[in-house]
Amino acid sequence: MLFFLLYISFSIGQEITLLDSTIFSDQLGDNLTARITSVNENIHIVWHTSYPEYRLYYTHSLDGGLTWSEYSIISIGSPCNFPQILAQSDTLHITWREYGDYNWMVKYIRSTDNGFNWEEPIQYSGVYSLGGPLFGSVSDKIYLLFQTSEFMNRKYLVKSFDRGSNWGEVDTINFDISESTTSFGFNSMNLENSNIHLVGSMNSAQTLGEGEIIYIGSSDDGMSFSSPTIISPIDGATSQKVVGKLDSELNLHTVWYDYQNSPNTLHGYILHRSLNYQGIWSSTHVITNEPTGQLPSIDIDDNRISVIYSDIRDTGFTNNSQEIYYNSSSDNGETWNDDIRISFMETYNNIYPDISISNYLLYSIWSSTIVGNDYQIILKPGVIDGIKGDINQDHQQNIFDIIIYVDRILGHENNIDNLYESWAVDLFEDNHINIQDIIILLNMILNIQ
Ligand SMILES: [Ca+2]
Ligand SMILES: [Ca+2]
Ligand SMILES: [Ca+2]
Repeated sequence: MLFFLLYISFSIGQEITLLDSTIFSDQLGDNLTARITSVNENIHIVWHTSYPEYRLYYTHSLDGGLTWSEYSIISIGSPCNFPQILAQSDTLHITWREYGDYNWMVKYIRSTDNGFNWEEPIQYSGVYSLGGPLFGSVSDKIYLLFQTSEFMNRKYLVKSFDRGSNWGEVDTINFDISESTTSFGFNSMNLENSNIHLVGSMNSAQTLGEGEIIYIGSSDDGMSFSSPTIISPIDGATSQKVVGKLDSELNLHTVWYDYQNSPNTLHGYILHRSLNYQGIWSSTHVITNEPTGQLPSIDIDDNRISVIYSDIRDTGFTNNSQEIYYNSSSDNGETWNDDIRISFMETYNNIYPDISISNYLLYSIWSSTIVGNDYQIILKPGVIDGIKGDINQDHQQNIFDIIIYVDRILGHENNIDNLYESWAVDLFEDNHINIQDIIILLNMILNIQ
């Protein structure tokens, strides 16, 4: 119940208070590819196991991470992996790849009550699904994209305009790529208005034989798509695993890891480029201090771009002991802070990080070999730029906070309602909002002045 383990303060405007970790999976076997999403205080997590049994798990917290539900089993018995989760208010969508009928197929399932109950899954079978299916959404629209091996240039798109109540036919899209292409796939899809933004990677004669990062857009809701634009340095050094996210001004931010100038064959610098709403690409920015990163994930709140990735800088390449690092930019990705380590278990391996941010809280999640050699899911929340006592979340300790404290106490609403309150509001650390907290806050305010 206590969340006050560690307070770490960083210079250069990057301040995260890391809170207590939660270990989600108590099963034997490897728990992998966890994905997380959050809407205000509602946090949702999905992940898969492959041993001793194939399972797809889901859990949620409706109080910002203070308490968590029992695990729901979304799928069991068949190999399943690469889940994605997306929330549209209380409506949740999960898609994943599952083996059945001698083929990998795409499956989709929905909940309209925040994950308490799940509808019958939909499956797109008869396809050999390459990698995982992808979601994109804006307002009530949600699109599902998946890829198969039958034709190099062919992908499939399914659309819903009512949060998944009704889905259209599967549209076949034949992308305009050169004959020399030997691999072509997407890692993320973003929607806004009638625009679709796809980012992924491609191998062709054009990329000097190594994978490079590509962007493909549609401005007519998927009726037609542009040819690929290569956005990573075309230099023979492989660029991989791009992810993209739109900010509130509709600039698309992309990050990937790049072997350019890296002595490590599977790790590199994490690079950033953005496509502004006028269709102009920024220059390329280096996020990391070392060429040791891998598998970035991105989220954006208040136009702060946050990126998380696994990194071997602390232990070296041979030890298979990656840590999880975080970095952020508050100026559209032009400049980045010094990246910081948010994992703390140096003798373990930490992989598949993902991140979601809401209400001043950063939720980072990854798989870690904390129990024997099996991977378990770790959630590590952190408060970004948090200020103690700031109950009204205006980034100051002030009289308004005191008023709200008094209101809550007089109204007998002195319970700690969420994870943010347990850190910022309950200064006396007794799990209630009370007069002792006000006294501490007053002392803090008076000492500052
Ligand atoms: Ca390259
Ligand atoms: Ca305040
Ligand atoms: Ca208290």
